[in-house]
Amino acid sequence: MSKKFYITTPIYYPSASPHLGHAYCTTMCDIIARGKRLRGFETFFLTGLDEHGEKIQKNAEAKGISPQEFVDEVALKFTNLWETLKISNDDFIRTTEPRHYETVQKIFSDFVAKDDVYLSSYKGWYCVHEESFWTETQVGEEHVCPDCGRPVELKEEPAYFFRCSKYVDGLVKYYDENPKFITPEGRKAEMINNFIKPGLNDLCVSRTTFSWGIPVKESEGHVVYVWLDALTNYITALGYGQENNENFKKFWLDEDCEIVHVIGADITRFHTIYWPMFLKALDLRQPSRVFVHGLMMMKDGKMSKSKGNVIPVPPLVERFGVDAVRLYLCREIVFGQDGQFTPEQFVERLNADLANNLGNLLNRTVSMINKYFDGIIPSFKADLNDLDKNIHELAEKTVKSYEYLNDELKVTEAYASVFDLVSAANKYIEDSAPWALAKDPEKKELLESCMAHLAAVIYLAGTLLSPILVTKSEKIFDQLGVTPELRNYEDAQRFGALDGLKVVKGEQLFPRLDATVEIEYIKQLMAAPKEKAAA
Ligand code: ME8
Repeated sequence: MSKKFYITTPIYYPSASPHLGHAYCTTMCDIIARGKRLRGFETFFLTGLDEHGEKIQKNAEAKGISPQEFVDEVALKFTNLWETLKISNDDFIRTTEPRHYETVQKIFSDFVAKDDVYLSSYKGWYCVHEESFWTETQVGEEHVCPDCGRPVELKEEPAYFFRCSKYVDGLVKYYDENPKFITPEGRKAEMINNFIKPGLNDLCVSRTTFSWGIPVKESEGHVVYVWLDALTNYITALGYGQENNENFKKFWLDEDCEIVHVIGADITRFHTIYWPMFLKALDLRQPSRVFVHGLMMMKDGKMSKSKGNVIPVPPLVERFGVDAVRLYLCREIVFGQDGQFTPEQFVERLNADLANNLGNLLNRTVSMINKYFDGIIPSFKADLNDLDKNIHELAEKTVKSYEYLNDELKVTEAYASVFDLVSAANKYIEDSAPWALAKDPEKKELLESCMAHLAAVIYLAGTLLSPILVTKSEKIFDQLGVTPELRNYEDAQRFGALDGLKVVKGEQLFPRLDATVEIEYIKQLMAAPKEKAAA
């Protein structure tokens, strides 16, 4: 299996502040990246901002500042949010940086020289919001954007085009030969039926009607159209076309590196049709996968500022902790499917997984080891009965399914399997009845074995959950007395690794939330932006 891994989020438009939808995508990528690092993969995790385009220019004008000042301000909000959520990205690319800017100009010139890009003129229906041209059929009689439903305007301008016709057959062949390239699979049929079969027009790759973009060197007045600018971030950030291109060699050129782009459904077309064509034209390998995640919805539809139904993330993190918010996002919204945020489910999920399941297991185990063995974890000897054997086998099986499911990007399922192990360990306590074993001196070995198994399972579960529980897993280890050199993936799988260590009863890590109070608190948070808008 490949031991190198490159994962990217979309580069977001800094046209407004980030919300829970952006936080969702970035957090899931972070959980995946941390999971790979835990298992010893050399990992590169990229996120960043897509800072050019007409929308940003207009927003800046409306505020009376320069586009650069505007994006600098919003960029801070994104980087602050990533810090709050403890996102472990290795780089943060902004498309206004010279390393990106200059490389895009080189790529554009290369395309012109090879005749993959040619000058012509464009007439079509244009949506300012989506920054996309549409055909007559796509905008329909009402002349609205098929993506966002806003009115479109008829525009004609000189423009450069990318020769899609030259690459489309190769693309379909690539899909066929790489069935996992687009995941979930249903998205592939959508691309073929909606865009490729009806006939793919050459893609417009320059604009003359606004100036906030990367200038085309070949022709004054043209700037590079946002999607050619934006998509190439995935290679410019690694050093493509630049002097320092070590990361590019390691994480792109090396065929052994698995490359995963995680995106929302709204931008599938660009990542699965145009991006592979640009790469082919550059004579570069394709990404291994484009994974399309679902949308975070609210009861009244998609989260959006204008509807006033966005959840501000920082107060949520402040109240419930970063681990809790990350856990909710990963567990409650199945990766690859749409999900709906409700305050009720948020609180219920935290209580079920953390207070009732994991927290309960930890508290009971640490208390029992204190009570029966003066806090010293008894040595693991063997599985003494079927109960021991079953929980031990389940622990081993969980590691296998965790790895397999994570590699398949079934991330929600991967973590569900760990919580299943935690539930099984709680049941193992009930079935083994250590309180009864403690009363009979002849059953001492069984009692020792029970505690050794419990400590081993919590140590393993805490390790497997560490990509989500970025602060609490360490606190779990503190309570189990796990020494720093034992805090790694290999030792965590070894029953007996904790023999003789001393547990430390600490603060309650996952207190039960009062549902009525907390649901009310979240509802107030959700109402706040609406009230502000009304004021
Ligand atoms: O499209 N639920 O940027 P963008 C889940 N700059 N995810 C959501 C979401 C929601 N409610 N809202 C947004 C762009 N997202 C381009 C990308 S990439 C080369 C260029 C996430 O700011 C989701 O991943 O509109 C979606 O694809 C992305 O934000 C779009 O961000």
